[in-house]
Amino acid sequence: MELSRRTLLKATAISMTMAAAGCKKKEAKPAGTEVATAVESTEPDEWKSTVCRFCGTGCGVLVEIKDGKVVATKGDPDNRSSRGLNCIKGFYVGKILFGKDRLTKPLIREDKSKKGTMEGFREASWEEALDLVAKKLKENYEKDPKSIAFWGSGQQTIIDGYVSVKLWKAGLLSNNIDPNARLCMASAVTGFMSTFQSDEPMGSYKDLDEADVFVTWGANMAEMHPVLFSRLTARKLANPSVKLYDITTRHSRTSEVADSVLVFRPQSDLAIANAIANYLIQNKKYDQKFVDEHLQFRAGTENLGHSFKDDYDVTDGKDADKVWNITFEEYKKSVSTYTFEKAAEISGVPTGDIEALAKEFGDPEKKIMSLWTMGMNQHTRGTWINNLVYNIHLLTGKISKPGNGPFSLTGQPSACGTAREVGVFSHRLPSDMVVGNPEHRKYTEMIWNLPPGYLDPIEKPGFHTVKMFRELGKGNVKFLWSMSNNWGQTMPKLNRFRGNDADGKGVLDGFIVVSEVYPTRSTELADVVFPAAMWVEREGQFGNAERRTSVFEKCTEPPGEAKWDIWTLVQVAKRVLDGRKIGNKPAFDVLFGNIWDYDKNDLLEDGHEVNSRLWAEYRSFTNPHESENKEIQELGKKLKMKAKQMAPYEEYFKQHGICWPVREVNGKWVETNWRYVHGKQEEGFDQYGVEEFGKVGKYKDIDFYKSDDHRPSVIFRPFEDAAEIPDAEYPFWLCTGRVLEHWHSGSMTRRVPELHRAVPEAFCEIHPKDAETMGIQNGDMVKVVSRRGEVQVKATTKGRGNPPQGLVYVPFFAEETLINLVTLDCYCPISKQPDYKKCAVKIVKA
Ligand SMILES: Nc1nc2c(c(=O)[nH]1)N[C@H]1C(S)=C(S)[C@@H](COP(=O)(O)OP(=O)(O)OC[C@H]3O[C@@H](n4cnc5c(=O)[nH]c(N)nc54)[C@H](O)[C@@H]3O)O[C@H]1N2
Ligand SMILES: Nc1nc2c(c(=O)[nH]1)N[C@H]1C(S)=C(S)[C@@H](COP(=O)(O)OP(=O)(O)OC[C@H]3O[C@@H](n4cnc5c(=O)[nH]c(N)nc54)[C@H](O)[C@@H]3O)O[C@H]1N2
Ligand code: SF4
Ligand SMILES: [Mo]
Repeated sequence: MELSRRTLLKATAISMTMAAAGCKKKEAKPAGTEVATAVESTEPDEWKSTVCRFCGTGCGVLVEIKDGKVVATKGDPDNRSSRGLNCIKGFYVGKILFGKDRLTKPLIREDKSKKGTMEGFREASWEEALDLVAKKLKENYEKDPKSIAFWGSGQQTIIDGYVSVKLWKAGLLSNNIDPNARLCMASAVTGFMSTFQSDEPMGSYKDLDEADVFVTWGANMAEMHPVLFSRLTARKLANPSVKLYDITTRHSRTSEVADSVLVFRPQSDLAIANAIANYLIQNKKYDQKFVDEHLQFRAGTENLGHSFKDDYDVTDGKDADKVWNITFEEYKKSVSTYTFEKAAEISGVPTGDIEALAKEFGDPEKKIMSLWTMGMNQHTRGTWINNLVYNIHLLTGKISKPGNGPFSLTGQPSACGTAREVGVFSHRLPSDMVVGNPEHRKYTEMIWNLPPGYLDPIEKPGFHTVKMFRELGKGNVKFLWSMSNNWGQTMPKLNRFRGNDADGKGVLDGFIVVSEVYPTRSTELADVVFPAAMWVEREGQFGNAERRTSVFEKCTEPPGEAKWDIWTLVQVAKRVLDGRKIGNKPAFDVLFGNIWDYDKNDLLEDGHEVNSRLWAEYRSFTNPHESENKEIQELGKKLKMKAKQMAPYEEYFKQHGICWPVREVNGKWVETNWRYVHGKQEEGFDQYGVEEFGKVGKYKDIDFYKSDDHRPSVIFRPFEDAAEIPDAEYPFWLCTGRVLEHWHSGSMTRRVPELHRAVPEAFCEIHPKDAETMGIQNGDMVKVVSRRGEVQVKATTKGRGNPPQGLVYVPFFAEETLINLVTLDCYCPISKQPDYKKCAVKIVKA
């Protein structure tokens, strides 16, 4: 029974990759690493419930264990996000533990001249490495608090992220902490905050089973969110009238399933979205009642310019994020210039195609779900395009109801849970709070047992990610600690700090600490490498795109001396905070005393206990009504903290994941699938609005209770062009992204032989006509050159995706093909998220 199920699953998974990959079988080329050697067993000792290590879909994974080793995995039918499904990466996720070159001992760099390679390190004891890191951190911090930085991740667990934030913000009183999610979800966050004053989607994956029309606005879901895409295609197969509109700059695997593909000129999505809103208004196809009862109209700063230079104070100080109220008539007038003809001229999409989509939105009978990922977020007007898509859903009232909703997909497994919810951003505090708000600091101080005003020094945001790495490249960040990311490969405009900038800049003399599981393009730049326990080698929690928090049990021991990141963080905290006091108590005791074993002078040995205690502490942010402290209760109520309510830790194990806000109904902890809309909690609707405001407000059906005056904003945002546009010298757009089989920098997936073999090397997709004009044959080596740098890569005219003429596409998973030497680090002035999706390049035959 077991065996046949596994064989079946395996066959399904393989056919899924073959189908999705259009697999060209090639001999595996070594990626400079040994490959994984997981063995499959037919008789496991036990299985444990976990969640996939990869994407933001957050699929449940059951892990089978034999003799203390992970031997097989399968989909978890009890996880309500994935209902038993896994894609090919989830199928092989167990194997990422077994790469032969796992880091198992701390490394200390002896030879600085060998920075940039994995040579010049020696193995060290933990004691020595921790002492050294703490000494350097303390030294630099005491000289200049602005010279230290921490770069975290949407792949850290929720509690790992929480500890990082607490150490940096409360322990070191530094806001120089930011996550890789800045490269990923920052524009989604500022989009949510500016429109709704509350982060994260209102709907859920259940919308995929109910919508009549799907619109992908810059998301290749077939490869990046395969399990969600299969739910979408299942809906289409069962209901042939259900349509998918794919708005994209390159024909992808997702486009293949679409009924209409709108291939647009990069950045012109701004014009298309405005044209749809204009159509709705001109033709009175919006929902007048919804508009009158629930919305307000706003405009914001325009002509934001582009952040080529390090003039952060100029871009940050230009009030880029400023908005003000306008009337509906004023909005109507502003948007009126965006006719279909104008949008077609800017975007290159035929008017008829835009009109067909606009009509779908204008049809009151149709339920529409919009989905997007990096196409909209990695955009120098990323906040704006998020606002514009909300505008369309708000004007038509197609929001917060089953099958109707704008849905911002997250990339990483815990971009929501960790980076956003516990606030690993330079401007944030846990649970949607920000450092710039005195009441938010006060609330945090109360929960962290800090004296009033203790957090006041962190009132201003610290370095956002791009600034952090630009300053690193200039030698102004003198201490950097990174965890669960690979910035040496994934940051844009890498030569700013890889030491080979065209203008001779790009120094790397800061002290660099990298917590990693494998040697990478970042560990090669490090002074100290901490070996980390990964995924199920410790217990953890991820928060996915539909606000589902899922936990994973510890299944196996980490190899060698690799350690749980929290252990490392707390060991460093113990050393750095030594001798410091908060009030009259030792600072370490105030901040981390509850997880410290004073007899053994070490972190509590029981990882579940550590997680439980920290979860309870984090949860007290969202559950002020349970506090015994009256002040916390009152301020928490005022700040509407219950809007993000979490459940007790053990519930997540019992239920295999729960979507917040979680409400207690008759002694049961029940999730919310549609926020803001009233209805039975047991059916997934939100009770909070009714409970807190229902009797006083006029909104009976739906209450956007976090928005200013309970009214989200329709914000007018114009079209403004990309930072860099192709010209005679650099005639092509470069778009970068991913492939189904690999995860980001490939450090994990390239160590799984099956995934590595499927896509062994990077490629540059070129339109056959462009290739012909340049005399380039399929398979030739070409150079992709920008004003910033170049890479050599194999050209393909028969790839999985088909770019239009004038655009080339290169994935970033291959460490030997550093496409980020070529990309641009201009960012959205509001979100500070860089745009990896467009810059100008030339293609030269190598
Ligand atoms: N297999 C796999 N899955 C993953 C990941 C992975 O590494 N591998 N990573 C995860 C993570 S962290 C992320 S962030 C997601 C990324 O998921 P996606 O965003 O779906 O994937 P990408 O390949 O980054 O981006 C491709 C999309 O960008 C769009 N695009 C390009 N330029 C523009 C533009 O100007 N405007 C708009 N609107 N769209 C544009 C293209 O049309 C295309 O649909 O994937 C997640 N899932
Ligand atoms: N050109 C281009 N570049 C991009 C993008 C793009 O579209 N185009 N997309 C951007 C986006 S959206 C994202 S999200 C980023 C992702 O960029 P990164 O997060 O920098 O890249 P990853 O490869 O995911 O790095 C995660 C690392 O964590 C390690 N790791 C795994 N588990 C653990 C653990 O438990 N502890 C520790 N300490 N380490 C662990 C893995 O080995 C891996 O090397 O890339 C960005 N870069
Ligand atoms: S869809 Fe994402 S979360 Fe689900 S199995 Fe695949 S990679 Fe893992
Ligand atoms: Mo991402």
